[in-house]
Amino acid sequence: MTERIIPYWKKEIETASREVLAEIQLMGLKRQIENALKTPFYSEKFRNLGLKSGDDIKSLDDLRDLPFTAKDDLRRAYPYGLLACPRHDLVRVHASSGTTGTPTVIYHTREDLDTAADTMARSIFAAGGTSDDTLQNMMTYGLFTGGLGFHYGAEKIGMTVIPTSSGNTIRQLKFMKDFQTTVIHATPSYLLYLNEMMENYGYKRSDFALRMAVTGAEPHSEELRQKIQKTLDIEVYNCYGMSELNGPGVAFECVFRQGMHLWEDRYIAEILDPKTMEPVEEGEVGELVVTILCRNAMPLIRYRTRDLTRFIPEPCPCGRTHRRIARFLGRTDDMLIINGVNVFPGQIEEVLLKMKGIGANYLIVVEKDGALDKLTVQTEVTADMFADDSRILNKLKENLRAELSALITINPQIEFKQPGSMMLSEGKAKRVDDRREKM
Ligand code: DLL
Repeated sequence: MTERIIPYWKKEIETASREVLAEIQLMGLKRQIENALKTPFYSEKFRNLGLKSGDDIKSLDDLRDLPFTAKDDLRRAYPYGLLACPRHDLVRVHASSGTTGTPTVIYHTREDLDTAADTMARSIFAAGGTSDDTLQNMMTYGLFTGGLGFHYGAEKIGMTVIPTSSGNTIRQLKFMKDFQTTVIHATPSYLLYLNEMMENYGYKRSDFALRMAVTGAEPHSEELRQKIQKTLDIEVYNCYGMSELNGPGVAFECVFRQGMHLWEDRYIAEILDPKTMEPVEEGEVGELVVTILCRNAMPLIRYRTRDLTRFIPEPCPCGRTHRRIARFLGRTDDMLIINGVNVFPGQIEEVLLKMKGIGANYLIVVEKDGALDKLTVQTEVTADMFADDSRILNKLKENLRAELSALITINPQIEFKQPGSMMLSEGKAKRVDDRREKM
């Protein structure tokens, strides 16, 4: 890679020694326990363990003795069971996306939001966003944190923020051209969609000043990133977050784009074997469990994210000491078990994106076929491939089937769809239709 200037938002904290980070974490943990004891939910849990104050925590190892918190706990504590401050100190409420039934809500004080904006600013800055940039934020504004969570971080840097929110692609493209937008924030699936629509609405790449995109909110493969980078001719940065952890910016890629720095002065991250809940070996894949250190209104101790990743043990060339986590492999509850074989949708996506002639959209359908499971991969093919003779299409189908079965050890059915015929997503993409439960 050519030499680049490494931008730091607050160099002292971003490059602090591991010892200093550990001290900050211990202080933060004590404070969070103190806070948690003020909530109906944790006070009962902790008192049963004999934990009466933050000072009962003597070292970071003590975290290992504390119970986990799960999404269901948040639902049970709805609406205010996790409140650790007076109600009048609250300034905003968010909710987690994609859940049905009782929502998972998160509340924030003024200080909480300021800290979250600072974390976000630090993240965008690390990726090279500056006050010279014009940002079009194509993530939904509202209860979802992707819109507002990113917005305030970008404003803090001094970017010119255009809060277009999601959808209305015609207007997105018009604004991108008229305001010469340089940075966009969107889900990877929407970036693909945007790219297709660009051509459909008669724009040329040279109409735009786009140089970079920040993407996140849904799992996506390195191949997908490469494809977006190539087709849009931009740099794409991965950003991880979740509503329960203040939204986007929990972990973010620096200019080297080799994994996401997880901000360890604001979060304590553990990677655990999801079956035993014991730590995996450094560098092995496991479930990310996070304790939030930077929120007064709503503490979360050892929150089970269900997201599967690994620490990247090697130091990053950018000099930041906050450990990196690798691109997510999926979620523990995303994993499909097909005839006893574990399959991650990301593995299938990886193969699809590598194959020439395959379009941007796909759907993985799993259904019962007698006693067995049947896997069908529906995917669009590119326009030139579709126009070709059927022998070529059949050959492509055979190749795809062979590639997939070599990787996932299951022989899937392949269904090719006309380009543009599959439902395109403007929000989080739905990539799996598991019909087995409904049968
Ligand atoms: O998706 C927050 C966010 C907004 C993150 C914008 C990044 C950018 P939730 O709706 O609560 O919050 O969904 C959180 O999305 O547990 C992951 O499974 C998934 N996810 C988020 N970022 C990534 C990513 C937002 N970069 C859930 N790669 C998480 C893979 C991601 N999965």
